[in-house]
Amino acid sequence: MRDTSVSGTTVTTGPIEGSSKQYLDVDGLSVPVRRVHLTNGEHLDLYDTSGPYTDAGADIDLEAGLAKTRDGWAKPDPVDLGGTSRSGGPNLARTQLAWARAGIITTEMRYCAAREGVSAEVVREEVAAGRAVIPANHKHPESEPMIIGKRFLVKINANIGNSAVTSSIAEEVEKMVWATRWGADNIMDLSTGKDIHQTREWILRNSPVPVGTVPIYQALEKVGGDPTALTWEIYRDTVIEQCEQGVDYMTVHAGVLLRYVPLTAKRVTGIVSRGGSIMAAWCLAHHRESFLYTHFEELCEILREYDVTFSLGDGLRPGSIADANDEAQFAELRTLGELTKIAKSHGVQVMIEGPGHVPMHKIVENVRLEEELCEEAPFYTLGPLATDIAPAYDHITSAIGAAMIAQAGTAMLCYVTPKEHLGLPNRDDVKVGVITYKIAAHAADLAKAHPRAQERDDALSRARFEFRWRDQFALSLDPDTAREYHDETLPAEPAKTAHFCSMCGPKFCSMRISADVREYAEQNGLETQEDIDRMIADGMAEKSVEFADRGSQVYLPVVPAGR
Ligand code: IRN
Ligand code: FE2
Repeated sequence: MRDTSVSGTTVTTGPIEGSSKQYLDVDGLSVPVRRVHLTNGEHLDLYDTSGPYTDAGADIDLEAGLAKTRDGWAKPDPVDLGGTSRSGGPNLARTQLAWARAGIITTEMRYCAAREGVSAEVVREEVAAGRAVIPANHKHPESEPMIIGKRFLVKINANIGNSAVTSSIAEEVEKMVWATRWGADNIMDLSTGKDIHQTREWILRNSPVPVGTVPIYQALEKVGGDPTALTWEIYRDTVIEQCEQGVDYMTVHAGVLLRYVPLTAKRVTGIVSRGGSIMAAWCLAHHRESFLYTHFEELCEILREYDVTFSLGDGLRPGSIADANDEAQFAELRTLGELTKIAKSHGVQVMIEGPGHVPMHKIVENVRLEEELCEEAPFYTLGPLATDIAPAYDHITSAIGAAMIAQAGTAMLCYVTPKEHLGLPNRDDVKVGVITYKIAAHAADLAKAHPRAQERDDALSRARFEFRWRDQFALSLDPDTAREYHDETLPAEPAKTAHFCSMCGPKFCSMRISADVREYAEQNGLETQEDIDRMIADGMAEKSVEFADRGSQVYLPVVPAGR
């Protein structure tokens, strides 16, 4: 691991311990993997989100940005959806959804298929059905395409971005590189402080993963922070500005309708979504329906132009256990279902944002309802936190909910860091959040029997059983911390192959004892159940001879000591 620094911005580069970056040639495409090199000569290739930053030979130039690889890929002709657009011209769509529906397999689809280890036809089918999205703005050619949908690996999103109080552009660029290093599939720039446009520009030009935003935040900055001063025109121009920059997906809280706002009045925590509260304030102040809702079709035509994906926001998500699954939340979800159909009719890709705070027994209902109301559009949830009682540990309270909701079919998880409810996450919090969410996502992949998920567990389990400590570290989600913990008590090199660790010591190591049992079995030719039965029978015979020799007495006389 080393630091690469350009004009005051320092990002972490170099391979992850025990691995090297490789590019596989799949079907003519160069597909990145993290290759873990094992000490027994084997290797394992893992899904990789880190871009060229983990490439040992990478020449990172933050000013120039990453290579615009997707610009070199062929783009199929636009699909004519029939009818006329608002400007009077034909309804032309240049989106992954429109192409998939027209039976066209794009390079982006092939790339996603190669990463997931499935056929490109499966990718096309899922995108065509609206069950998966590939967020890939034509103006973000630096990004490596990825797919979000329940038939694929569960993805995670890391939120970064400054606030008016803290952080700089350099710090945010480093957080993006850092988050993707540890496995973030997407990042969202939620900047609300100064230099929003510039911060986003730096992030986009250097991001190997799709980037999402919530345009209402920047629109609010433009009107000096007064939600009632917002207008459709200011919002629209902000969306266009961000589309032009290359934002891949946008949170739009278009389901917060005027008539739903009173439903939140009796809640314990009211409206906790930033975007949701901005729109609720606007609706109430003007006593009018949300401009996001009334101008939704216009918004569809803008997003379609760039193939920006909608992430329909959950502005009325529950912000506490008490408010989970209430009328306000589900009323909004019904509206999101209606908007999903409209977006798709315009050829625009859609995913649906979900809660929030939900106790475990109320989680599955969220997925079932979302699937029913939103035609199985990919669900993208924030946790949810399974309890409210652990500020400073909300990465854990939420990972519990995240694992459950992902197993039930949620396609992407928005991470939560230990700073949730307390402050803006720093670089360390970002890493803890990402690793925690990789655990939740992977646990769900295993439970869903994703074909490749268990490979890594099996490789790590074998390394653990065979005391290949270095391999155990290298295969783990966080090799640095795993090694550091081992070093804490057994730093010497021989300990890295020793048949025990400091938790149980040499005598009590179950893994070592199991290995001894196996060795004994091998030495005594004990391979089959018959061998073992024979061993037991032989042992019994031996004992019965001994018993007879001692006079066949059940209780041997006690010989008093000292005599
Ligand atoms: C994800 C699911 N539900 C909410 N999210 C994320 O929360 C969303 O993607 C974005 O990153 C953030 C939006 O927060 P507000 O504006 O709804 O609070
Ligand atoms: Fe919360």
